[in-house]
Amino acid sequence: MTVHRRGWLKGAGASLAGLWLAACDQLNRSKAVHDTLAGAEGLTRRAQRLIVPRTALAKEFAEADISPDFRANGTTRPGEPEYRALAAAGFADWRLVVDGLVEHPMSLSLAELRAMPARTQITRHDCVEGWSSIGKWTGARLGPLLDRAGLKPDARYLVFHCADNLGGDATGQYYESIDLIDAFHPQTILAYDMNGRPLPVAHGAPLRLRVERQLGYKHAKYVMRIEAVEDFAHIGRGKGGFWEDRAGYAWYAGI
Ligand SMILES: Nc1nc2c(c(=O)[nH]1)N[C@H]1C(S)=C(S)[C@@H](COP(=O)(O)O)O[C@H]1N2
Ligand SMILES: [Mo]
Repeated sequence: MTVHRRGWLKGAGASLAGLWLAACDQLNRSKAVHDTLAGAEGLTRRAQRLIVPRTALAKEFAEADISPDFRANGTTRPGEPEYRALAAAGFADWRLVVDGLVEHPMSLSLAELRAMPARTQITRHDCVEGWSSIGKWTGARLGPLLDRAGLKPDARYLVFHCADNLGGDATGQYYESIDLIDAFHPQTILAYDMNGRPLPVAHGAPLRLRVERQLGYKHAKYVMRIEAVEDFAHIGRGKGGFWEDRAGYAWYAGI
């Protein structure tokens, strides 16, 4: 199911893609398939935990390894009027909202984010579609930011709400979620610079998540809001992310 995503997106009016969409919808509705996916995911997660601890660092590379042409994928230019207005003003009026199960809800400007504890890392981005690119990312570390917001005891996940509606319907807003292990991982950053320059629109300007131990689709671009939640069943279609909802991708996409 998962391998047909490109066709699904590209050919959303074409009949073959339509058939695939119908087939996937059917499969997603089937309890047996659902249980199999859930079971496989549990197994993958447990196996991964035995082989590589979740706290291990992702490999970092040298300047010379940086891809001259880092590929852009998914949304590359959000068309939403609110986003276009923010982009037109150079994101001067943009704010990152941090709310949900936090003691101190925040609304942060880019300047404020740039003043927070930061990290620069050169890492390889692996997309589930089978391509990789290496880039240098600089951003605010999520852990210290969450410390400042003060997570309430029942907060278990962070949900990243994005500016782009990729699905084109009521549940089509791109979003992703991670658990607290990844949230506090030292390489998990909210990146505002890429290869030493402000993050380009194609790669998620003005802010995107880097969660280096997981596959590309977890790295939410165009992040507008971070919501701390106890569970994500009430968000989108309930599976914790845009592609998790639509294509049955694993919620934990460890690499
Ligand atoms: N908001 C948003 N975030 C997103 C996507 C998207 O379409 N919209 N695509 C995801 C996928 S599948 C990948 S591989 C990466 C692509 O990031 P890049 O464009 O910097 O290569 O972003 C991820 N985050
Ligand atoms: Mo991807």
